[in-house]
Amino acid sequence: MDLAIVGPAQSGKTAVFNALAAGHAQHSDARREHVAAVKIPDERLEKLGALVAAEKVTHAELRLYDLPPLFEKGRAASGEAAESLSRADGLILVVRHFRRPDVPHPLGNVDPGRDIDLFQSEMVLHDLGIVERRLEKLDITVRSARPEEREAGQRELATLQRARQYLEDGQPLRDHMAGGEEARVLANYGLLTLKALLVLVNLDEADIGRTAEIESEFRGRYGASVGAMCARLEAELAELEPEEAVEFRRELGMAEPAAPRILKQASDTLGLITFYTPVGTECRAWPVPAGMTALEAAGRIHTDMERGFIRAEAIAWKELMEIGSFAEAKKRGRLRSEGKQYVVQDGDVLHILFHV
Ligand SMILES: Nc1nc2c(ncn2[C@@H]2O[C@H](COP(=O)(O)OP(=O)(O)OP(=O)(O)O)[C@@H](O)[C@H]2O)c(=O)[nH]1
Ligand SMILES: [Mg+2]
Repeated sequence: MDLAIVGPAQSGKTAVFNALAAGHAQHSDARREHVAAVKIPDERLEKLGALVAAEKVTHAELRLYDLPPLFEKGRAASGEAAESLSRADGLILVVRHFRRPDVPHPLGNVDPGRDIDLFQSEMVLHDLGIVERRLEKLDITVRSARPEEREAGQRELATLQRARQYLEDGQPLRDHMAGGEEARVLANYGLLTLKALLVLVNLDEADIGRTAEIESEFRGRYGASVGAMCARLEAELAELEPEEAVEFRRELGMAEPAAPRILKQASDTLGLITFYTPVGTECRAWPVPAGMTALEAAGRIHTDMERGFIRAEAIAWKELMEIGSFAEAKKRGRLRSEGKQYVVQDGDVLHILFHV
């Protein structure tokens, strides 16, 4: 799953990236886009790995992208950044709460609430542009389509018209059209307001003691998906030796490192479920959006698996742990045989059968 860190200029996006990605594999590509793979801790995976005596246990990863400021020249993003943005499953919107007179705010004064509202409207306008362009093209296609193709086109038209209505009313699509058939129709358009969103309030050093208070103040206004941390300080502490960092945190009166908490919040807003694949010597966790079918899940693992999908053998993690082994589960007839349209459940252990 991909998370793009977005926000207005100089809000601390790179500081947030550094705080969250510290200690994880990172790289910057030629276009200086930062990317990091961040492992999600997972107790079920550890236990499953032990049960099947896996030589290698591979944790689910979130890929974090540190993007340049969006909506600067009338476009959301360009080039590589536009691709990462469009592909992202979720967004972390960083807004500035820190004061720092030496870092001028592009709009003159610090007002995180205003910045959240502005950015949300930019995203709505961006999506409205996409939907309207698509509607124009589709309208022509549907009219000249053969009868058997017309129906699918008309379904898409209806979905897009509904999306346009929400966007014209200034409403993000995630509140109305996330999940289900409609979301599937809209999936490939890179619509920003359909993506999961975590608002991250980037605190001033002086306000660290009020983190929980500020977080709940913003939750009152913007809903549950809000986190707060002082990104610059967290990033600096993450660079220190662990003992040194503990000492500093104590002196500054700071609680635990914020990164794991924020990452957990981010993966929660993504609405992720996890399935597991113990294959050969490797046991692996796969985070996917709730509602994904076995066929789509197979595609996450390998395109060959999707193309050559036959069926999936499935068992719930808990049940497998109770039974004690795959062989025993099979003997007792507890391995379910599931087809392409099976909706993968959180904790499913899957064995995909396929041929190419
Ligand atoms: N005091 C304080 N300063 C911060 C914090 N986060 C970022 N800054 C400062 O704000 C400036 C911008 O931070 P960046 O992380 O580069 O912001 P950005 O959003 O990545 O900036 P662009 O990519 O240029 O849009 C830098 O001078 C940071 O040191 C913070 O939590 N507290
Ligand atoms: Mg930056």
